[in-house]
Amino acid sequence: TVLSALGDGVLRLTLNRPDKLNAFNEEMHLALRAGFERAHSDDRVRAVLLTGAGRGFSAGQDLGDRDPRKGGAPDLGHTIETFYNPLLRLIRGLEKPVVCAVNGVAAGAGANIAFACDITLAARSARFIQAFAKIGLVPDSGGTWSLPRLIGEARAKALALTGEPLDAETAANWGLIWRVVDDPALVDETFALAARLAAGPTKGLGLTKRAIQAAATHSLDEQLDLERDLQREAGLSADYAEGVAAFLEKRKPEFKGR
Ligand code: LHQ
Repeated sequence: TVLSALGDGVLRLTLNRPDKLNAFNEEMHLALRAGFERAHSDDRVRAVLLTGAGRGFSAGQDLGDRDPRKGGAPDLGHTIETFYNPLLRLIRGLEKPVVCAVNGVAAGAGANIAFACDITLAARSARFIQAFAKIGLVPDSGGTWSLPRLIGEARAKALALTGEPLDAETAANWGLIWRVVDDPALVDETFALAARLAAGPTKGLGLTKRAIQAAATHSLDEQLDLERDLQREAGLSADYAEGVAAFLEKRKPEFKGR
């Protein structure tokens, strides 16, 4: 249900239930989680690229798997606690860049998982849908946290309360995602970006990710202290030594991610 391939330092994870628009069932959750756990523990992985197979990125939860007509109302809190929240924490907690290539429709949790990644690009034909509103649910996968932060409360509420689709161009103009790419170029462009990041000083990039995320809950004073501490750590890295040496020697740096 998830294809996994490591090349050029990039772990490419492809959601692979195309006949269901890559809707999440338990098996796909476990496979994706295993991919991100590998990204944590395997030093050869310097960046992750998340995308979907077929014409969709992900239609969110597989509703056939959580159908109240079968065996009574399911405990969705348990589903969130067991599957979605750990996935979100893994993506946000991974101190390596996570690039997301939204190749088609991203609905429900599928949209909010895309917004949780560090750099999200979308095919021009992609759409984002807070589909929760259509079935009586609340945005999850961090959506109620990320949407107001990324686009402000007015737009966040309108998207979440109406469930209206948002086209990729508008998503980029609003700052929900980084960039729109013509459909045929999406795979190559996102892989090139992920590979460029993977060849970079990924220790420092990971610390940068941590710092920017911490700002959401910090005062300026707390953030200045954090920047001091992280800069101290970054300054001790082999990549910083290499970066400065390469600059002064007017050559290309060779970063190791340490
Ligand atoms: C699907 C799905 C799907 C199953 C398309 N499930 N089969 C967390 C915790 C626990 C429970 C609840 O939820 C959550 C978080 C969530 O993510 S809630 C939101 C769940 N997602 C949705 O409500 C979206 C439902 N899907 C749609 O509205 C449409 O499929 C979209 C707008 C995504 C795409 O529309 P189309 O391009 O017209 O494609 P389609 O509807 O024809 O879908 C293609 C196939 O995929 C179709 O199967 P079929 O056998 O008829 O070809 C769909 O039934 C299936 N599919 N989404 N979530």
